[in-house]
Amino acid sequence: LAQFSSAAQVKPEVTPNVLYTGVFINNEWHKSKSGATFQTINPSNGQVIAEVQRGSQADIDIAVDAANEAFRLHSPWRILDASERGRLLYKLSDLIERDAAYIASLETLDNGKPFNQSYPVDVIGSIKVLRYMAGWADKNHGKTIPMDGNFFAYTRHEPVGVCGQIIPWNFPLLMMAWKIGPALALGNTVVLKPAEQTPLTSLYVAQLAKEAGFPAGVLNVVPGYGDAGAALVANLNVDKIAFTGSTQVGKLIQQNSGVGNLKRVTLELGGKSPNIILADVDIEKAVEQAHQAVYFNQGQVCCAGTRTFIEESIYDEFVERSVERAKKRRVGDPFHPETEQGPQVDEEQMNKILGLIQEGVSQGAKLVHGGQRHGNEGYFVQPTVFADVEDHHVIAREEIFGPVQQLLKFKNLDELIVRANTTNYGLASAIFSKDIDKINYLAQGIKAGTVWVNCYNVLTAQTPFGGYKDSGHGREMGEYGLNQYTEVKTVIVSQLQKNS
Ligand code: TXE
Repeated sequence: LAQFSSAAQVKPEVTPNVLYTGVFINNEWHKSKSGATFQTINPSNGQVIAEVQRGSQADIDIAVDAANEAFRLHSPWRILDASERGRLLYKLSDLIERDAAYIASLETLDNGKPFNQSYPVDVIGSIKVLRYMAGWADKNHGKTIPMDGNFFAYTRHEPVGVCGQIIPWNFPLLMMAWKIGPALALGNTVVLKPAEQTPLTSLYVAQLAKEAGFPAGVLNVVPGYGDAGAALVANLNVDKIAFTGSTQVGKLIQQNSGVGNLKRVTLELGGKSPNIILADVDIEKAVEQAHQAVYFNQGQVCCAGTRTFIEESIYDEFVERSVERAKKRRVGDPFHPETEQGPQVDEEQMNKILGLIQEGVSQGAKLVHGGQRHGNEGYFVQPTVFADVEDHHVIAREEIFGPVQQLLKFKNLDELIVRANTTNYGLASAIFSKDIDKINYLAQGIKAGTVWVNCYNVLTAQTPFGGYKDSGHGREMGEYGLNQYTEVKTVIVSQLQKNS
């Protein structure tokens, strides 16, 4: 939790003013074409925070036209120096930093995550991603290639074009930064659709992008539901879709992205990540890490360590200590400085989690702590621990996306690798051990986009993140993340004679 300590000095605004609730196109605020609005709800108490304009196909199409116009040849955006694009992103990150306490408060209000996390993780994390990507703006260059024949070849790394970006509600601002950072750094234009549960921070940041000086049409934000996302996917003038969300919708997006024009698609989807604890660990530290691996962000984390595999000889002690730790977890008001766990994002998610807990019980997993709604106001769920979980149990196979820990027992490494990989997902994994040979063996055997060793949920702007199998494809962040927003153009020029 050391990473959260910087938040201790910063005070939240417990009732932040909501300034922007419209559709943001061409650097202007609009009402939705249909006149429809939707309510965004405070998950701590179920009360309405604000009425937000509900964008649908008509609004998406206008936004895509604006993004296309901003991308046309000779437009202010296209003739800008790459270093200037970087400067605009630095400016945007400075403005987010200026308003960091306000934005973190807005995120806590809309999403329910504790302020002591929304400030250092979501807001500071977003600033870091934007700055990292800003630095790449003038460094994503092509090559000259010594090709056969009397030709001269070079590659240009060009922007893909209009990027439709559809994001979820678990890290609303951070997901926006992951998406717009590389897209804008590399000269693309964007139509972003935030999740219907949490539109407020991306709308605020849209206004900051205007203040930073991004030309009109470069970044457009259309709040709305899944139909607005589907309209982005259907629009023939969108060149690329980047999506983070459920595997179910991700599969639909991949299919539909090939129906009209063939859009480039990157998907960051669900997970059921194995967190492997070998018997040689410092058990107290491993219990704490396994606890955070599951419960961080109310369990609403795609890479959460939701299958904790524990070596047989320490299993019983690990279960006991995990229950002790879960009992101490402080659940409540997300604006309180001591709170570790706020509400789930909405009633639907809370009910999904409670339903899966019931399924775990009925299939014979041993409920050793929690299992109920916490209180009767808002959408809080008790920190829940299941022991004696078996691979075939639904709670060991499906993404719960809540504060529910599954403790499984294993005997040997080869059996463990097979079990860890017996899942459609492949987003992340972790190994806790002091034995380097075992660590290397496991790190190579596990099919997942990330392997953490003696740590968990460590995500940085410099390191690529993404999934194997049904957890999606493409990598975000780091140098690898640039590929998703770059078309490579090969230019071959005939010449009279070639000399080495
Ligand atoms: O996701 P959806 P939901 C998982 C998690 C959660 C479950 C359901 O298990 O319990 O998904 O959550 C937009 N075309 N994750 O229903 O529907 C939608 O408006 C285009 C894991 O909230 O996938 C929102 O902006 N877009 C995940 C975004 O997709 C569509 C984070 C995500 O919503 C659409 C969130 C459509 N047909 C949930 N339908 C992660 N990987 O971190 C919906 N959307």
